[in-house]
This record gives sequence, C-alpha cells and structure tokens, in this order.
Amino acid sequence: MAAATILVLNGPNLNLLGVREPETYGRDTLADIEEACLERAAELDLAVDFRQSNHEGQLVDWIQEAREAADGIVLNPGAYTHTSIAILDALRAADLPIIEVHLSNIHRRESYRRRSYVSEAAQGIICGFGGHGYLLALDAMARLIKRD
Ligand code: CA2
Repeated sequence: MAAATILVLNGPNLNLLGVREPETYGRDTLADIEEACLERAAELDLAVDFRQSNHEGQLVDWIQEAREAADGIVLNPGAYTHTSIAILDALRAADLPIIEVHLSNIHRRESYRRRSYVSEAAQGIICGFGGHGYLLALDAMARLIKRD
C-alpha cells in the first residue's frame, strides 16, 4: 500500500526562519525543518509534501486540494492563525485530521497571538518547541491516521 501523504503547510514569513529573530523562532531554516520532516516521515512510513506561501489564497487553494491529495494536514499558518476565517473554513471543508504547529509558545507572547481561529478545526496543537514541534506533529499524525 502507498504511504499516507501529509501536507505540511507553512504561512507568511516562515521563509525568513533562521535569518532573523532567532531568539523567538530558533536558528533552524525552513529548509532544515523540511529536511528533518522528510527524515521523520520516512521512519514513520509517511510521505510529506512540504510547502510555504506568503499568500492566504494560495494556502486556501492547497488546503482545498488536500481533500483529494493528502491524508492529513500539519500546518503553521503564521500570522494568519490569528486572523484567517478563510483558512479555518477551508480546513473544516477538507475533512482531514489537522494538527496546528507553532515554533513559539503563542500563549506567552502578545495577547493578540493567543487567539487562533485555526485551532477550531485542529485535532491538536503543538507550540513552543521550535522546529522539533513539526516532528512531534508528524508522530501524532501517524498515530491518528493508524487509528482511523
Ligand atoms: O510561532 C509560530 O510559529 C508563529 O506561527 C510564527 C508567526 C507568528 O505570526 C505567529 O504568531 C506564531 C510569524 C512567522 C514569522 O517568522 C519569522 C521568522 C524570522 C524572522 C521574521 C519572522
């Protein structure tokens, strides 16, 4: 049987990781995180489709496509976490297991980061563990999918 595919989606400005604000987001680049995800996915017998966009509509399009093309979504929507009902609606329509990831602990930062629209569609949330959070999310996703 073909390996289950997990769409790992990254929102705006995450392409800047490792270049600025290492005290908040760590020193890993997004390419480092992608490489670590591919390694962990291979161990878990999963396929990972890793993407980043700065554009809300592009993220919505990819989530819509995932309904047919993927078995689960791990996403760090960046600042759209706190603003995007469009992404929330797309996630609900995708009808797939969803895990929300944040590099930083959004609950110990500015109060406007505490509100996540995306959480309303997520099975679970991982935040505060830097790039390692993506690997924790893949571990959790592997268990979720097996149970289905
Ligand atoms: O902690 C996270 O993963 C966030 O999703 C990151 C978003 C932020 O708006 C969320 O509240 C929490 C910001 C991503 C921007 O990443 C940068 C990386 C390096 C330099 C500047 C921004």
